[in-house]
Amino acid sequence: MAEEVILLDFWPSTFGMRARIALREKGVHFDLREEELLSNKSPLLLQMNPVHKKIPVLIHNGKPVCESHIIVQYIDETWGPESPLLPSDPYERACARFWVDYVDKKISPGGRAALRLTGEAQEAGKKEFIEGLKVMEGELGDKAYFGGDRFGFLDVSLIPFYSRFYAVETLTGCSIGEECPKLVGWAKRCMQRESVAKSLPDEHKVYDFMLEVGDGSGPTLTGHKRPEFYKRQLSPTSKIKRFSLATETTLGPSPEWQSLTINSSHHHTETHQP
Ligand SMILES: N[C@@H](CCC(=O)N[C@@H](CS)C(=O)NCC(=O)O)C(=O)O
Repeated sequence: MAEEVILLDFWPSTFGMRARIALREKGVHFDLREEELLSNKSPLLLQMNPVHKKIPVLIHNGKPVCESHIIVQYIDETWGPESPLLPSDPYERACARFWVDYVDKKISPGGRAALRLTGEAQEAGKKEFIEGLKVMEGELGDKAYFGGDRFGFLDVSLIPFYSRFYAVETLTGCSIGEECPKLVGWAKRCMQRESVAKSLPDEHKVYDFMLEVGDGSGPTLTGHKRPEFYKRQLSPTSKIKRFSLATETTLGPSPEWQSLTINSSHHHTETHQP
């Protein structure tokens, strides 16, 4: 019987990117279903992740797996044993998991605050993001990838944040390349992999999206729209429709939100070969 692999996803999500990269690393054929996360979660998402109601969700032959790091580990254990993402040594595996947990607790919230908040809270977010990246740079050392010569679990978990560097730099006025040159070198190395290049969205598109919407990670998005958002310029390539100031105080999804998510949605099946 043919396997059925579905990924419920949302294009700017760093968590979704992890699952995409891992599936592509393993050459798994999957059906990518883009959720209208901000306005209209699908019944399938609510059914498959009733606890958190969040993407990503991997549905393998009808059975859901939730939480990005758990999904990546499931993918690793299920497909392509000849090209493992996690180290075989239990201690090294524990270390890799520790660092992924650090990414989730420090880098992810720091980046989110830098992109979504203003003033001192934004500054604190930027500081946390960059401090976290510097710690990761120290952990990388002179290695090609975090696990050594092989692209692995920690690389999969951290590289999605590279798609936000441009937005963080532009919105907060910093240079991550100057702060963390080796880490940026590592990111460029990762981007040479087809699995990564195909899974990370264009950084300008991410910037435009963050400017208008935030990162899709919480129900506070509509409530937290900031006047400054509307004064900033979209990049020339932006296809994202601007919101009116009236949207700022709207607590539920407006027609604009819906059209935005519809514009950005897609649904395709891919047949990637490793
Ligand atoms: N810890 C989760 C986080 C997933 C998450 O925050 N997903 C966001 C998109 S980035 C989401 O689905 N948000 C919808 C909501 O909060 O209602 C993971 O690692 O998968």
